[in-house]
Amino acid sequence: MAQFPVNQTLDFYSAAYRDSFSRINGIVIEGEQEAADNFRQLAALLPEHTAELVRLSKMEYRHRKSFEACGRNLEVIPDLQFAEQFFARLRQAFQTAAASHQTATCLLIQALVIECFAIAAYNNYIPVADDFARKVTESVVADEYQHLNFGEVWLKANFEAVKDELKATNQKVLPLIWQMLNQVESDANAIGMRKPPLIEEFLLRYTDALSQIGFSLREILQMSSQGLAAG
Ligand code: PL3
Ligand code: FE2
Ligand code: FE2
Ligand code: FE2
Repeated sequence: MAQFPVNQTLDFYSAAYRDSFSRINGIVIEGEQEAADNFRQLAALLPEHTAELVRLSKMEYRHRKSFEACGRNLEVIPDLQFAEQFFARLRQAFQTAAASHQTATCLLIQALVIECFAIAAYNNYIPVADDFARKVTESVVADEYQHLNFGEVWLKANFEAVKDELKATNQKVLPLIWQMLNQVESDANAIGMRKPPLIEEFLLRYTDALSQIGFSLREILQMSSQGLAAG
């Protein structure tokens, strides 16, 4: 993964790079903030895991701070307004589920879909990042595997009870991820990232997670192609 050739010279201080980076940086800052909020809400939904989920929430808030430093380092002002729009429908889906105590849906959205999206994005960003951001992103992505793992463990333990809910949520949420990827593609290209290897890594991480929690190969193929169909 992420072994595509980087045959483009990046000027981290050019106007074009910094313009695209203002939106990408806004997205990761907002994404980390929403992850912090989502784990806080999960802490309330899962009393037996409150301490662990509060710990994960605090990690996400530190990620936000780390990515803010990446923007400052390039003297870029993150476009947080764009980022809020970017996440609006995904956030709405999480909020609706949390309000009706659909814990499995909340975990699928945050711990599986969003974390796999983050892992794929960060691993594809690392080889093209400036030195400062590369070190930051390497340390952030190491944490994201823990967040994915929390979701895998809980959903696996509750698999039979939540299976149908997960399929329905997948069908609603995966198309949103595809639309988000399309929306950010040109800015990602401008900072040296490419969509095909990012999609490949997202699908690898996500289908691996679905397999770990108990879905059959047929179900995994059905679920992952639902997103693609809407792309
Ligand atoms: C999980 O802890 C946080 C979720 C953040 C979501 C990030 C999605 C990023 C998609 C934009 C692609 C460019 C990535 C650039 C990395 C700095
Ligand atoms: Fe994070
Ligand atoms: Fe995370
Ligand atoms: Fe795992």
